[in-house]
Amino acid sequence: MSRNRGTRAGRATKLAVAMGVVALAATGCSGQEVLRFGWPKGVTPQSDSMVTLWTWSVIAALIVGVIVWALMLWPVIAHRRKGDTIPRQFQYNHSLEAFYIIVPLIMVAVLFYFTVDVQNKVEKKVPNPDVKVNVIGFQWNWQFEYPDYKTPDGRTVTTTGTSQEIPLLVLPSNKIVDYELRSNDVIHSFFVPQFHFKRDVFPQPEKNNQDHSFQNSIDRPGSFVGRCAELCGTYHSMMNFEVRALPDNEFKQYMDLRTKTNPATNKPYTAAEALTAMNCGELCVPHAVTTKPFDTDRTARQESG
Ligand SMILES: [Cu+2]
Repeated sequence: MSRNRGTRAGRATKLAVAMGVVALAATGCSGQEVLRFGWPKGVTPQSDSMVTLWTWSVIAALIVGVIVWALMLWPVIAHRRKGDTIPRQFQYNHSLEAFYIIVPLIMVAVLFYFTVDVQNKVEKKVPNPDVKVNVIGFQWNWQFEYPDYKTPDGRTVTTTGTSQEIPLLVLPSNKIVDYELRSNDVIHSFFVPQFHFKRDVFPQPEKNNQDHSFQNSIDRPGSFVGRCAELCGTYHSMMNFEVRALPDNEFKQYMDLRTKTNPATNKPYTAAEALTAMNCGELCVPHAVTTKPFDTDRTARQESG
């Protein structure tokens, strides 16, 4: 009977270990991915410093967790009731009490120091960024203005998203970009997961006493999805955009076109027309590749029930 129970327990342990190994292997995670603890790969120096902080904070939390779990399980298993005698008591142990007050205080101080250090890096701004972009959130899309670039008719170069078209925020890689955030209506939030950064987009940010700008640099060319991260009404989930980071020479080419008149339409080049004209491969695809527009036609939905 007891041998039977032993083999059953042994089999259960083996099965649990095997399932654990399969679960780990099935995630297909590399060492670096595991150490990011669920975060996507960052594309800015700012995101790299945040990942380092996150990784070490989780490791510290896990070490504390393992010690706490061990201290909880140890008395449960090793000090089970064996008779009527009360075991040795440990209350009013001053050195133990001092230890568990001082050690957590040191841990909080260390975490605080590194958090402030990383926050200062992330919030750092230079007086002369390479590119300025005004990000305007509205129900339910985005508009990107480049205040330093004008079209032949004297207007600011602007890209506005529609229900049919995801707006592309075209930027140069390896340059300092300044984002000025503003809303036309309710509060939105500018979020690019690979930046590891989001910031609320307020109407009248000055009145709300909000720091409505931030700076970063994207350290590689590529396409990155952006989202609204503040519930802002019916079509909040559809407020996606795409950051398209081009090598600097291609960004110059892009802006050169956007500040000119397209002979085919006799109007300034749109974002899509400029990218098509550049014909530079997958970075110049004139529509978003990370996300697609949603059908916002309410009447069509009502008809289909
Ligand atoms: Cu929104």
